[in-house]
Order: sequence, then C-alpha cells, then structure tokens
Amino acid sequence: MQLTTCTPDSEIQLVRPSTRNTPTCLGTHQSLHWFKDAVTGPGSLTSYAYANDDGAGRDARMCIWYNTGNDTTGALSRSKKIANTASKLLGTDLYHYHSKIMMKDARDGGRFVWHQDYGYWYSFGYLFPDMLTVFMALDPCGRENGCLQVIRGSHRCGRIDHSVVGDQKVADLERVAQLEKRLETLHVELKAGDAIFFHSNLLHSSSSNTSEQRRWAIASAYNSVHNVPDKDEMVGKQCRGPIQQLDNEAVVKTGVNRDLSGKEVKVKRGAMFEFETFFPA
Ligand SMILES: O=C(O)CCC(=O)C(=O)O
Repeated sequence: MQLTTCTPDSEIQLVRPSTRNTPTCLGTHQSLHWFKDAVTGPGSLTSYAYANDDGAGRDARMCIWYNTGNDTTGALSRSKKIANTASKLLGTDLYHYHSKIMMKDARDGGRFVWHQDYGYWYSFGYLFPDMLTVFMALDPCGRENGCLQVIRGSHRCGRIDHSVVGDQKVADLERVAQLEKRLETLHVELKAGDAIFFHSNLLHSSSSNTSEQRRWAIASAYNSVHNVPDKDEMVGKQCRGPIQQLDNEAVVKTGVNRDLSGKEVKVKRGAMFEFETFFPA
C-alpha cells in the first residue's frame, strides 16, 4: 500500500494496495483476495454480526471486538503501516480501542446518519477526542452502494451534540446543514483494499445500499495512551496499554488465520449485549 501525503492536522488520508510487493506494503491485489476470505469467510468474526437499526427501516449489520488478537485482523490492526500511521496522525503512542466489520449488505443495507465517532465515545467517558479510525474497504465502495461521506475539515468544529436515531447517534442536523454550506462534502469512493484515516470529530455518514453490490469494510479505532476513560468499568475492558506494533510483512505471514484467541467480541443475546472472550483452545 502506498500512502498519500500526510500533514499533522489532516483529517483524511488514503492508502492503496500496491500492484507489486514492496518491503513496506501490507499486501498486493492478490493478497487482498485471501485477506478478504480470512476476514469474511466461514468461521470469521462476521458470524458475530448483529443488526444496527438505522432509524429508517433498515439495518446496518456489524460485528465489533476489543483486543487485537493474533488472527489476520489482529495482524492488520497492529501492522506498522496502519498503527504507526495512526500514531503519527494523533502525535502520541496509542492503544487499539476496537475493530469492527461494517456489513452494508446488497439491496437492503442500512445507512449511517451524520455523526462524529467522538459523539459516541464522549458518552463512554473518553475525555479527549484524541482518537481516530482507519476504515478499509473490503468491497469497492461507491456512491451507488453507500460509500462513506465526510464533511472535510469538520473535525475542527469540536464535538457537536448528538441525539439517538434507531440504534445510532446523530449529530445536530441543523449544525450539520450549516457546516455543509461552508465546507465540502466528499463521497469517499474506495477500491477494495483502500483505507482512509479520519479524526474522531470528523462528521461522516453513508447512505443505505439498494444496489446489487455488497459494501463491507473493516475499521479499527485507536486511542491515545493518555486517554483513559473516566468510567472505571471501561478502564480494564477497553484500555490495554500501548499497541505492540508488527512489521508490515506480518499480515502476509499470518495469512488466513481465524483463530479468535485473545479477542473479546461483542455478542447480542436477545436484547442484551455481552462480551465473549476467546481463550486458546
Ligand atoms: O460503514 C459506514 O458506512 C459508516 C461507519 C461509521 O460511520 C462508523 O463506524 O462510525
């Protein structure tokens, strides 16, 4: 993968799979094929997906886990290319907050309303917005299948008030409308394997997917090591100390590995969420 230019306050940065392997790339277009199989194939984390009501009659499915673990997804989120870039953008050492697979299905995939990730994370007790997300396309993401949209520069507005719509948080839409008049709204069209890094206060959304093309993506969220939540119950669960970074070759070396040992996965049982920790067999 190749990085585009990066400035300390950039809110968005694109990485793209290389057409040939280089010492610094995470993988090639060929490895993307098995990577996708590792992440989404039988026995993968996607079997823990639950529905997220989008407040407009559709579900956006997703699965989410804490702890990187040692499987293919863990190698990705610990790889220098991803974790060190996130660290440089945040300007601090960081820990892995969580990773998730966003499963926007064909024909009936739910939308994500305008929000800042910090709109969620603020309410979970994180005192600083020193957090960011890396969002990597597993399928091509275009306008027709509900690609990410971002309001460029909105991360500089600070935290906006959020309310609840379905299972989602939505930023104050009057404020969003004002910002849309002054700032550019970008449709982030990605090829499979492209990734963007964006700040936790960047306003983003995505439309529902009524096309025939599935739009799945994997996203990892990182947090500055100093940003320990003020809620005791969160500290042990979600705040695990500096990430142990791996060389970029680790993703290819790990190959197709769906061993969930060490991962803590959010599971929905009835109406309740629980966390299931996987130990070595
Ligand atoms: O998958 C998407 O389209 C949006 C995901 C998102 O907004 C989020 O995870 O915060």
